[in-house]
This record gives sequence, structure tokens and C-alpha cells, in this order.
Amino acid sequence: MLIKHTIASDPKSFEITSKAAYLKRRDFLKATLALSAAAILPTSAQAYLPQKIEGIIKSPFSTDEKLNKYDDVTSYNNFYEFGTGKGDPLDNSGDFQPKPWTIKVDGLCNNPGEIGIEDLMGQYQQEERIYRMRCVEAWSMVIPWVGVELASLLKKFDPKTEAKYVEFTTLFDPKQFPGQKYPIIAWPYTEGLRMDEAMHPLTLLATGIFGEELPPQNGAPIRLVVPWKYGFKSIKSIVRIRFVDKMPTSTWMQQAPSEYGFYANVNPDVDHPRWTQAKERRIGEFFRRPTLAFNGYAEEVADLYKGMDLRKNF
Ligand SMILES: Nc1nc2c(c(=O)[nH]1)N[C@H]1C(S)=C(S)[C@@H](COP(=O)(O)O)O[C@H]1N2
Ligand SMILES: [Mo]
Repeated sequence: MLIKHTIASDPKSFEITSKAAYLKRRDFLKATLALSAAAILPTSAQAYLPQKIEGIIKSPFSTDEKLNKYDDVTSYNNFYEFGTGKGDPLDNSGDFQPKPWTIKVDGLCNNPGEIGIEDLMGQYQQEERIYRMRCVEAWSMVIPWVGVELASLLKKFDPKTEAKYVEFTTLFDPKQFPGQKYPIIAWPYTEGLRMDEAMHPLTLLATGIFGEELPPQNGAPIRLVVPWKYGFKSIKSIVRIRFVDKMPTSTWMQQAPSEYGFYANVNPDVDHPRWTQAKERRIGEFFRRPTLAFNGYAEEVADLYKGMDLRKNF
């Protein structure tokens, strides 16, 4: 059973708003219907079962705030590849097969190549990092991630000095991602970070939650986690990482440039055009709490943006 957390004052669906979106409304309705039909069909393939991750060490970067419940973290999701409802990613991901999986790393680097998920799990120390996560829709959760520092992986590929940004791409596979059969957004989902953001020690490539491999709805088998930015920067099910010299246009910038900027740093002082960002609802709590600058990570990351006008660079 799905618990409904939405409360009337919360912004509902964040993205599908612009004019283009109205034109797509019919496709969108079709998509919603087809996805609900797909959910009740019997499936033949063996469902993926996340395994325990061995040898995890604890990270000093963890918050000691109360964790959200496993059931909330895995049933209240944004993952449009599986549908736009918060329950769709759980309901529609039963057939998703995150193994085998390889990530291609290329672009402006001296050592382009690929890495398989098993190698990545074997070769890099897996850390538990308990982070606050803040969605642009003004809800938040505290999630015990497992993963590796993104910087440690990127260094292996030896980025060139011309590389100023890193671009990330989600798998495109409409057979596995039913949402991709419909033009909800321009697939595949892409995101980007400035090089110093990508190399920051807080930036994590997550392989798990709660000591186990990621379930499909949370971005299996590997996703980004950038805790000082709105949740949409934390791109799921990554198949490609590319070093580039120009700022990549991420999916949400392309979709609604006046609403979603490249930086997307959590900022209680800059409202979304359609709702306030000053407060947030921690899933599982009733009263809203104030949103903190950089989601509470200002001490660690504010320096990255020294001298920048954060109203313009939102
Ligand atoms: N590929 C992909 N990545 C995505 C999304 C998505 O729709 N597709 N949604 C984003 C948004 S808006 C949020 S808030 C987080 C949610 O992560 P969670 O469901 O694990 O909490 O994933 C982000 N990553
Ligand atoms: Mo989000």
C-alpha cells in the first residue's frame, strides 16, 4: 500500500507546466493510462533483488538526523522514466534489470573507457553517507546512501585541463523504462556539474541505500547524489559520464529554463516562480521546517560560489 504524503499546500507536479507541456497533455494522459495498465500485467522475468553490500565504512560526512523509513525512501520517488506519480517508480520498475551494467566515461580526458558496476563495487571503497536530500518540490528526506566519492572515479580517467564540466546521462531503453515511450521530457535525462562541484568530496556516486544495492526506483545500479543541490541534479541509472568544456544543458533547464537553472543549489532566499523555497516538508513529519542555505552544507560548499550572484545563477 502506498502512503500518500502529499498535503494540499505542497507544490504538486513540478515540471509539466510550460506551454510545450500543455501541448503534450494528450500524450501525457495516454502515458498515464498505459503505465497503469502495464502495472497490473503479470511479469515473467525474475525480479531484481538488491543484495547486501559488504565492507561498507562509515563516513564523517554523515548527518546524525533521524533517518527516513526504508518504505518511504523506496515508495515516494521521482523517476519519470517509470512515470510521473510518486508511486509509479515502485509500481512500474518490477522488470528493471540493473545488471549487467557499464558506464562509459569519455570526452575531454586522457584515459577514456568503461567501467562495469561489479568492478566499480569491487575496486572502490563503499562508504555509508547519511545525507539530507531536498527536492525542488519542497519536500525532503534523510537517506543513508552507500557509494563512492565521484572524484575518486573521475581521477582514474584523467580529465584534461580543458574539461570544465561533467555531463551525466541516464540509460535510454523504453522497454525497461515505460515512461520513455512518451514525450514527457526529452529523453534521455541528462544532468551536469561544474568540474569543481563534481570533484567536491561531498559528491557521491551512490550504489546503495540502507546497506543494500539500490532498488530500481532509487536509480539502480548507480546514480549521482549531490546533497547541497535540489534533487533533480541527482541523476539516476547513469550510463555515461562525459568531460566537456561548455556548460551542459540539463533536462530541466531545457524543459523550463526560467524555473530550473544549472546550479540548482538549495536556496531558501530564491523562490521557485510558482512556490516558496523557504520551507520544506520532511517526509514523515507534519509541520514544515525552514530550508537551510545549500541544504545545510554551506560550510562545506559555499566557497565554490564565492563572488557569484546566486539569484542569477540559480
Ligand atoms: N533519470 C532520472 N533521474 C532523476 C529523476 C528522474 O526523473 N529521472 N528525478 C530527480 C528528482 S526530481 C529527484 S527529487 C530525485 C529523487 O530521488 P529519490 O527518488 O531516490 O529520492 O531523483 C532525481 N533523479
Ligand atoms: Mo526533485
